[in-house]
Amino acid sequence: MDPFTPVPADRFTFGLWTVGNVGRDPFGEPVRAALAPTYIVQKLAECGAWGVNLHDDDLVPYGSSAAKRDALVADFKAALEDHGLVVPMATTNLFTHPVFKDGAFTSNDPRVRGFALQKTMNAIDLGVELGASTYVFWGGREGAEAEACRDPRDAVKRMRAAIDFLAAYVQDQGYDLRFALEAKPNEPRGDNYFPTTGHMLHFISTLEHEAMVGVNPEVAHENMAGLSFVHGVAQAMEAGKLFHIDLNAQKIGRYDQDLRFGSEDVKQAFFLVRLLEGTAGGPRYEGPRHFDAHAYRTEDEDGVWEFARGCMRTYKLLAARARAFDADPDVRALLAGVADDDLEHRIAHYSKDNATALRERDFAPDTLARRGLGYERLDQLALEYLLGARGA
Ligand code: GLT
Ligand code: MN
Ligand code: MN
Repeated sequence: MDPFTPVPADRFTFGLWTVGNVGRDPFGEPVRAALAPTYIVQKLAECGAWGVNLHDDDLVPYGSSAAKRDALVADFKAALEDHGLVVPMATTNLFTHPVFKDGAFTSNDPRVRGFALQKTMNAIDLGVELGASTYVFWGGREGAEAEACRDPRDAVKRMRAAIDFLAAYVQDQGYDLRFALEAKPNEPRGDNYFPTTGHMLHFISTLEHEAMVGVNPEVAHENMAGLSFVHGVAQAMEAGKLFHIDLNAQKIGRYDQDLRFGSEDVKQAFFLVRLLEGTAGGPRYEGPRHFDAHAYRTEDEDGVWEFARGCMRTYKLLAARARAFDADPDVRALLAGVADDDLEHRIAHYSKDNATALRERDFAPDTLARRGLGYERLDQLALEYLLGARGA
């Protein structure tokens, strides 16, 4: 078999809303027919995916009766069973219904906040029933256009109260579920609260049940803010907080494009996969490789599955390139650095001895400053691998 063909062991996942995207945009109507969730399960399995994720409303349309809900859930479970797919992540749609036009958990109206909690508790129950172990929170409507409408500090406090409430609910129910918070700088609101993964990481440190809450960074969202996605993800990993990830592609400075993974900024995608796979050392990310993206609006259904296979295949191609790059003796030599165990020890922790030793040492900064670091060569080597000139 072609080594780049996706298989379940790769742990690739898609949301029902991703391959199910019908191509509606702010200027135009759908271009594709809606696909039944059970059919999506079958097709994703055929494409080699491992799992499927969902919002409550993706599976059980808002307003369905209890009997309808149970029938839809039973059919979906049967499809998962038949095709061997799992549901690792679930989330709540807190953005489509007009009641959320000025926010859900951060709304000024306590009735809207109460309804958002009610909807989320029901959606958590659904997710857990389907086997989810990660629960994503994307605050699509948590933001403002008229800045005067609320004190942004109150938005933070209300979001904290909501996450604390729901974490306590999960514990009270005895669910084995972790939360992953997803940041976005703007869209659909003029300015969203918690605009980046960094803002989320700090917010998490203020929560009552901090240990069960991490982040779900998305390529497109961090790019929209003009930030290095790789650095944001690395900081989350280092903090033990990368609970989930939304892979896609995005041109900088645009609306949230949610393009096929790797289709823009392939160099950043290469360094992202290198980081997640741990080919340069350091722990590997072991969670699902989730694609939060959709096919171009030009596509019919065949194009949708071409898109899905493309996301997964590109990830595997980049992982192979990253492994080869990090195994290359020239790359290793350039990264070898300076070994000075005594100095490493002295600069790692303050002590009077270490401070004195550092004061007394002549670091010869002018000599150090003259060293070339070889990064032109290093970066070119990365491109040689990416472009297939080396290690093919
Ligand atoms: C929506 C959004 C995504 C979020 C999804 C989860 S829904 O498609 O654009 O970034 O991850 O709520
Ligand atoms: Mn996302
Ligand atoms: Mn997005």
